[in-house]
Amino acid sequence: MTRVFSGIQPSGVPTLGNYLGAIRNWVPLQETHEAIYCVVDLHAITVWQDPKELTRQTREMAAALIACGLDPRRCILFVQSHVRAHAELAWIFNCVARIGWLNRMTQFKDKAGKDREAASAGLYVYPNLMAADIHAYHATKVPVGEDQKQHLELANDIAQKFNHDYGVAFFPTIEPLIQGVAARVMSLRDGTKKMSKSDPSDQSRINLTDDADTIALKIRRAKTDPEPLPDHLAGLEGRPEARNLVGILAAINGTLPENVLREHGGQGFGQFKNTLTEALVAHLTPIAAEMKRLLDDPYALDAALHLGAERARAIAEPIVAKAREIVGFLPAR
Ligand code: AQP
Repeated sequence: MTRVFSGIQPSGVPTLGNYLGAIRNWVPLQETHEAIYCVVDLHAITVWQDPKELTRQTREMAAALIACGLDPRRCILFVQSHVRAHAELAWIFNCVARIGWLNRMTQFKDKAGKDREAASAGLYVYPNLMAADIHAYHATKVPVGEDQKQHLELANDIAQKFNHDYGVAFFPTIEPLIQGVAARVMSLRDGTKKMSKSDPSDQSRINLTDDADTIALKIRRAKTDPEPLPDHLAGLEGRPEARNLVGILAAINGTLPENVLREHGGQGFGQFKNTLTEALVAHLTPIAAEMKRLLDDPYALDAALHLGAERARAIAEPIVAKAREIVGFLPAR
């Protein structure tokens, strides 16, 4: 079975964007692939995380993944820092990747903001760690959103250079796994910015832990424009907030934006927002309830993650041991 790997940062409460753009697509892969999913806490600390919050958020993210349908018996689900092979291979990759390659990464530019000198070195080499996450398992397929494609290309460049420099055919080529229509969910306050769990405004996003009243309030306050909904896609041109809300309803209902417009075209946002709220509440509140149930028993949750880490180590350690040997490190005892 083809091995897939994907990860998510415990850098806040998982959002509707994380759900529609990533987590939801990971669920069916458990049936068709050898699926490895990771809560990437090493990635999260590339920007400041309060230690207590990080611990809490790591459990919360794991609970969210399980509540959304990942089954620790059908996939390997674990926390990145529990498997040291990730950090070890990332160091080797730091020495393979070229500074010029990292300088071209747009996510670093976005996340570092204007004061790049003040960004952590970890944020800069983030893509090398991401490459290590995948290559430590010889995974060949990675379900990623459009925004991560550049990082995957870099992971392939690193593998190719490693293989070339050491004269081996060790790390395979990775391919992005494109599943259906990619859902990119934008901020509820600004339709040109993606919805993010670390956005300072809680009003900009729907969290998977939000209750029905909070979802209703956030959707009611979501930015829109004064025009009614058009009945065809072209009518959404230049209307990013309207496009976003239509896209969210389409993704939640498993349909296309054009079908949503066929049904709701001509409506004002008051009416449309009620429909959207109902759909979101029906879809998300069972997930929030299941998360709460899982978080009420942290010992069981931790035990499932420890078991996942053991299974992950069994795959990654021999691969990284071989990489060490290829590099020429003196064998450890
Ligand atoms: N708004 C989004 N729409 C669609 N997909 C999204 N993803 C994130 N935001 C959206 C997808 O979620 C996966 C996991 O993301 P991550 O946690 O590793 O990092 P991120 O992309 O940086 O997500 P956030 O929520 O924006 O986190 P912060 O605020 O910490 O940076 C990825 O597959 C991503 O495409």
